[in-house]
Amino acid sequence: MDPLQTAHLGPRKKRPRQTGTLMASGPHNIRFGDLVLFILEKKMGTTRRAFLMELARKKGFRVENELSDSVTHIVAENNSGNDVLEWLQVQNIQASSQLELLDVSWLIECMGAGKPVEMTGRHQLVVRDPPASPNPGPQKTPSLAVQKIPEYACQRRTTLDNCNYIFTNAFEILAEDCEFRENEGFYVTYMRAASVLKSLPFTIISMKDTEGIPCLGGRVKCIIEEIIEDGESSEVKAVLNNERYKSFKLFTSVFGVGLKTSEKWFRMGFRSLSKIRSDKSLTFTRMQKAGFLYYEDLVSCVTRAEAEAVNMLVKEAVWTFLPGAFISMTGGFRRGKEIGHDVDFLITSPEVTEDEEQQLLHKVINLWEKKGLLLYSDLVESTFEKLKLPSRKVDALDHFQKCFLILKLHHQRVDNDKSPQQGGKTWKAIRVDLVMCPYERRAFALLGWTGSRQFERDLRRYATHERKMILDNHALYDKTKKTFLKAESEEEIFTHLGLDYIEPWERNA
Ligand code: DCT
Ligand code: MG
Repeated sequence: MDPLQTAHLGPRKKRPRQTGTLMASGPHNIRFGDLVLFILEKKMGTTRRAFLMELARKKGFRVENELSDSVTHIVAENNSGNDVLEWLQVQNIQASSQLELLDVSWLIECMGAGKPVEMTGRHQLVVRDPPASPNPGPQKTPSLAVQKIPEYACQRRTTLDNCNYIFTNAFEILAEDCEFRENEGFYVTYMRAASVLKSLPFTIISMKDTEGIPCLGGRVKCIIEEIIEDGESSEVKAVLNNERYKSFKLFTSVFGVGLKTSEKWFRMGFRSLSKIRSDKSLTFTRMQKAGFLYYEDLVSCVTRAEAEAVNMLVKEAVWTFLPGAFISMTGGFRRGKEIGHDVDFLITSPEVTEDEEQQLLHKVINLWEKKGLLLYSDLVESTFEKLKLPSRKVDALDHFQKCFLILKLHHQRVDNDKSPQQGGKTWKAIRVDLVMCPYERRAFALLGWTGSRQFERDLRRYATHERKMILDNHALYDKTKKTFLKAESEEEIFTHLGLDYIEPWERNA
């Protein structure tokens, strides 16, 4: 499915819009009735505006001559979000709930594509601070209080208190379905919607509450509306009943099974893990064999008490060889989560030789092997180069030395452990990731490995689009000054980026 083709369609019932003003002129057919455009003349000029209006109408867009309640998209040129809001205030106009403020580049791209293209951060006009009211008085202004919710997750504080679980859960299911179908465009749309809703200090109870919230496009709003009205989304229900989704969800729950293998098994007609496990014609990787062997333990999440017990194991082992090493638990547990699918650690040490640094994880693994605690290990050597520019890819894996492990955690090592002791088994298999980084890169590595993934993606996007910088887990590069910006702490990285510091427990975007 082409994501752009359906970008303007809601998942179900279309709601007729009330219009009290002029309809689009001429005999043009309206092909994209969900979008009602208004093109701002200010700084664009009459001629160019008339030209763009005519062109857009020819392409099937509905363009209003005057601003009215029915307008969903205001398109402006050489205006900031604040400029547009100020203009609206001067006109004494109340912005409608669906109002998108867009740069003309979006319209031009739509014209090129012959249909609405997805609105991204570079198209959306950012409102920085509420514009000063030129004429204070009883007039209504567009809901500035909510319009101030920033567009990037790294500008918002997102704790684990999610008041909008009913919506965010729905969007995460839809996003996961897109991921399984490798539909990147909609995956991003749904993840951004879930992320912004998680940051809200209130629960959405009516569509009015969604006014001015960024990252909620037409499609997303239709789903919210359906959940408000019916308590559930028909689209989510369909996904949860979908064979492909159910199978991919099941297959990818096995450690070592990704989209490629899931696709293969699904095409071969498999629908259950037991059939796959017992099929003689299939071959499994070492990782998948471990995944099946410890399946029950690995799907039951790691608790905080278990994570703390693993923390002790890691400290004991690492400090045997490098007593000066710093060990930080990263990932979800650093963000305050009570459960996780694994336990992540970042290790670094000042004043060590490159050799000592490179040897540490090998020594730690050997020690656990000798103690009979190592159930699976995969050590990836570092490919880190000091002078290499940070990666532009938002989801790129880093180049530090790391190991992906399954450790045997004895119940007795876990504080007030209540795990059922099935068949005399006295331990649980736990997924553990260890990352070793050079001391001077520890702040970047810590920021990157703390997550959440959505928070990291938006940090990088923000650096690129708003600051002309490139950020990854190793470094921050300023493209304007052509220099690497050093940092001793996460706070310094936020300062370089011109962002308020966001605490780890506020990064649950
Ligand atoms: N990370 C990264 N690059 C990747 C994958 C992950 O920088 N390619 C970062 C972001 C989050 C952190 O590492 C830990 O990853 P996970 O363990 O997958 O996520 P989590 O937030 O710890 O979630 P969970 O609780 O499920 O382990
Ligand atoms: Mg984790």
